Amino acid sequence: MERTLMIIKPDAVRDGHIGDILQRVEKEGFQIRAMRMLRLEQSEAEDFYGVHREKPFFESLVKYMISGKIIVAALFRENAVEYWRKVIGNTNPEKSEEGTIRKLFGKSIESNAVHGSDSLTNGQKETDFFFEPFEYLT
Ligand code: IDP
Ligand code: MG
Repeated sequence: MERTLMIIKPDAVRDGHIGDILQRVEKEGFQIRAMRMLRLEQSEAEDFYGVHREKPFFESLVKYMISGKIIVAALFRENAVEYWRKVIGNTNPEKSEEGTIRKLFGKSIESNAVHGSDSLTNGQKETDFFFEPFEYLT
């Protein structure tokens, strides 16, 4: 089955939305096979968002992502990558459709509550970034 990486980002954790978001994950038919709460080190956040290293928002993004604890989870479902992107909505909460997680809980294009992998390859790569094989439970 296909996998995607979800992150509940620092703003959503601070705002008390872990429960709301996990409830939505389950309601949308995802299996949570691995999950952890952690705080990223700066170097880890820089690695994870490495593709954005040259973007003007990179430094601010890294600062935001290390500003508090996060939840990371490997979500499994048919069509997991594309489906989760649909559930979370546009990167910019203002442009997200009604009912999407970013529309509901995101505060800005940076503090947008959740992450979702953007391709099959990245779904694998990003779950591998956080989880060892033994951490997956079915
Ligand atoms: P995505 O999370 O929807 O895939 P990306 O373009 O991959 O969006 O950007 C990664 C993250 O960087 C976003 O989720 C958001 O937190 C932040 N970000 C993206 N674009 C901007 C921007 O223009 N200004 C500030 N932060 C941004
Ligand atoms: Mg992305």
